[in-house]
Amino acid sequence: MPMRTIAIGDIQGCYKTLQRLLERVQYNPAHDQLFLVGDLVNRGPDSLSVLRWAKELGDKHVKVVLGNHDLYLLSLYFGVKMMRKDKKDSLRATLNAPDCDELVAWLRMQPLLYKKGKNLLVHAGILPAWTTKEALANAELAAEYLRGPKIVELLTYWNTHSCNSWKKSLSKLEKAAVTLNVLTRMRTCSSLKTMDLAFSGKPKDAPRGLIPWFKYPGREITSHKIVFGHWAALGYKKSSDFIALDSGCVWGGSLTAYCLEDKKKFSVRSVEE
Ligand SMILES: [Mn+2]
Repeated sequence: MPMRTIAIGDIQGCYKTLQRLLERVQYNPAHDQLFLVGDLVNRGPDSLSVLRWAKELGDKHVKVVLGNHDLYLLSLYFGVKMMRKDKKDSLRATLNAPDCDELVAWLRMQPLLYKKGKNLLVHAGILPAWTTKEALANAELAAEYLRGPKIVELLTYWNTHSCNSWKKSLSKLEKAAVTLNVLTRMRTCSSLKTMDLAFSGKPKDAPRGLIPWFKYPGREITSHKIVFGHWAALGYKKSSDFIALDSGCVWGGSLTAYCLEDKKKFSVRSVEE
C-alpha cells in the first residue's frame, strides 16, 4: 500500500468519533501519516484520550499543529487563565490526570505551522501578507516561547492584549503574540496585515470589510496548499490552494479526513454523547 498523508479536522476531545474515522479511512500506521490541524482538546467529552493517543503514536506517525483550544489548555496548566465553572470547560479530567505533566510537556513542543512538500498545515490560517518563509519564521519564533521558559510571559501577553495587526516594528513578544492569533484564531482580515478576531459566522454573513484570509486579494502564498481547520461555520471546503477541514464535530456535525495524495475525503457523523 502506498504512503498516504491523511489530514484530520478539529477533534476537540471527540475521541470516539476519531476512532470511527480512523476505521473509515482504514488507517494503517505502517503506511499512513496523520496530519492533525489542531484543537485536539476542549469542549468535547474526552480530551484526555485524544492527547494520550496522539502522544503515544509519536511524531513519526502523527504531525500536530497547535490550535487556540490547545493553547487554552496550556494557559490553564500554567495558571495564566482560570478554569471556568460552566460545563463548557471539559479540561478538568486532563488537568487532574496522573500523566498531565507529560502530556503538557509533549503538547507545548508541537509546532504552530508544519510544512511537508507543497503542503502547509496550520490551525486557523496564514496572514495574507506573509510569504511561506515569513510564516515559518514567525511560527518558529512563537513556538520557541512555548517550548521554553518564556511560555508564561507569552501566554499572559496573548491573553490580555488584542494583538491583531502585524508590523515589522513590533517587539519579539508582540510578534509572537500576533503570530499566535494569526495561526490559531484568525478567520477574516480587514487588510493584508490586520485580522478580525470577533466574527465566527458563515463567510457570507461577515460584516462589511471583512474578507476570509484565504480569499484576501493579493495573498502572498499561492505556491503551497494550506490545510487548516478552526472555522466550523465555514465547514469542509476545498480549493486549488487550500483545504478547510473543520466540519463541526464537537457541535454535533462531523469529523472530516482528507488524503493529500489521492484527494479522497472521508467524513463521519459525531457519535459523542
Ligand atoms: Mn480553533
